[in-house]
Amino acid sequence: MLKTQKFVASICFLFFISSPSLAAVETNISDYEALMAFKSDLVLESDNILSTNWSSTTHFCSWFGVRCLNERITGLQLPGLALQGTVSSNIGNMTQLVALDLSHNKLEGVFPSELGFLQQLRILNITRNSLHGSIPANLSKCQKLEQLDFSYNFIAGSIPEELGLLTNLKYLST
Ligand SMILES: *[C@@H]1O[C@H](CO)[C@@H](O)[C@H](O)[C@H]1NC(C)=O
Ligand SMILES: *[C@@H]1O[C@H](CO)[C@@H](O)[C@H](O)[C@H]1NC(C)=O
Ligand SMILES: *[C@@H]1O[C@H](CO)[C@@H](O)[C@H](O)[C@H]1NC(C)=O
Ligand SMILES: *[C@@H]1O[C@H](CO)[C@@H](O)[C@H](O)[C@H]1NC(C)=O
Ligand SMILES: CC(=O)N[C@H]1CO[C@H](CO)[C@@H](O)[C@@H]1O
Repeated sequence: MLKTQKFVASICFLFFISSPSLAAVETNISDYEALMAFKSDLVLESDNILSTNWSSTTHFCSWFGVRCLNERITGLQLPGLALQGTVSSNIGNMTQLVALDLSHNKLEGVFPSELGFLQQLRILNITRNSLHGSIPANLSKCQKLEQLDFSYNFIAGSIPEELGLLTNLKYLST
């Protein structure tokens, strides 16, 4: 019985690695998993474009609002899509992310300090949401940041001093 299961499992595995489209999904699974975690923390109406477009039958790099380079996510641009829910801390796993635009949505909760892992991040726009909490001081670790737009949220407190370390910053709006 166990042997049969193992046999079936290895057949499935072989099928998986030999199928080109699935193999493509398998590479850089961490970005894929991070994106799925990001999606699962959103509350999407059934007619939301992400509900239909972000389908596992297509590669995540071809999903609406997702940009990739060499199958790593470099852009997540989802402005004005009526997105509700919270922003997953797994966004910090998309380590090649350059531009993150979640502006003009209905996102709640706090903005994750894991953004500090995003060493390539240049643009962060979360204006016009319902985010609470303070601006994470960890953002000072994103040394390439050029544009930072937090305006029109419920952000508390002042701008962390550490953001003064962002020497490439050209635009800051809180
Ligand atoms: C998802 O959206 C992208 C970008 O608009 C489009 O190119 C792609 O065909 C869509 N895929 C599906 C399955 O609707
Ligand atoms: C990626 O996600 C895992 C699980 O949440 C976490 O333990 C890990 O530290 C993350 N890595 C990076 C680089 O963000
Ligand atoms: C952020 O997005 C809003 C609307 O989606 C736009 O008006 C604003 O210019 C953007 N901010 C930056 C710094 O690009
Ligand atoms: C963010 O800051 C907290 C508190 O200083 C620290 O524990 C955490 O490891 C930092 N995370 C990143 C991504 O830098
Ligand atoms: C985390 C990871 O697996 N990154 C790889 C994604 O794919 C590109 C190109 O195929 C590699 O260069 C990365 O190392």
